[in-house]
Amino acid sequence: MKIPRSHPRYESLIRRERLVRAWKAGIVVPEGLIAHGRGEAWDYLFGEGTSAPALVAEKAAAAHLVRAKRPVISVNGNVAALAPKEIVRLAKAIPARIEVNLFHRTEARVRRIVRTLTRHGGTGVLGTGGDARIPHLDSRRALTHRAGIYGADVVVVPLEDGDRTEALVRMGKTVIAIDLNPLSRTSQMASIPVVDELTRAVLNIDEFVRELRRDPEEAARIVKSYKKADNLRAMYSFLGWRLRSLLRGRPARRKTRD
Ligand code: PTJ
Repeated sequence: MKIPRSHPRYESLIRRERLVRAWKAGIVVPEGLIAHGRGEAWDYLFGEGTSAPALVAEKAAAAHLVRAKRPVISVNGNVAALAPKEIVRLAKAIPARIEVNLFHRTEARVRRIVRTLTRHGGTGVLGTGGDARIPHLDSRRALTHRAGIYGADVVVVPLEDGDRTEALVRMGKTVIAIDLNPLSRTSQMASIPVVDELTRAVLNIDEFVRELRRDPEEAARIVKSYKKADNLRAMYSFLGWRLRSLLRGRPARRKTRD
């Protein structure tokens, strides 16, 4: 379907269209469409823009990534559909390895997603096969690569399920989640929960990575000063402010960037 640029919900409709197309191409699973709807509902509540606390988490994520020794970005069907170009660009900026890791895993879908990322400029994308298993994880997501997620010190997990986040944290890794639901087990379990829409979050982290690459002292300072509990509290407080403004019948203006 052709969506007119003038449509007030253009960006949101484009994202849906991308997901449906990727579902038809065998990249996204039907469950991914449900997951997207949940994300959209949270995004409405947050005002469809990056909040100030999300920016803080994004900067902390970037600081960890530039200081990491073996950073890896995990990609699933939804992520490959919504932000393949942005993920490849971020991986190059860090630089980080990309590994395709699926909850509803089939080797054919892993191959299709690897091909999509490679078409967008990704190199050495891992995913097919796998030579290691994440301990204490029974789902198909346990199958990973030693050169990828298994051996990583910092892992980015966008649109994740809580089980793997918990298992990766238990392995001693720094886990950066991107999930619009601040109450999800993923957000609760991650070392750095980024509560923002995937594409916006990846673009912001990319920008901060480029900035902090040039300023290692600032990166070290941010790693030290970021406090997950404080950041999540700020997120809830932002949400409360949005809802209170709606109750008073005033549109809640965000003091943030989009
Ligand atoms: O491709 P696969 O097989 O690995 O499966 C991918 C899905 C997404 C189906 C799988 O990981 C899954 O079931 O995830 P969940 O448990 O539904 O969690 C997805 C989380 O991402 C939910 O908390 C959503 O609110 C959130 N979410 C959805 N879309 C976005 C989002 N967060 C940020 N940006 C989005 N665009």
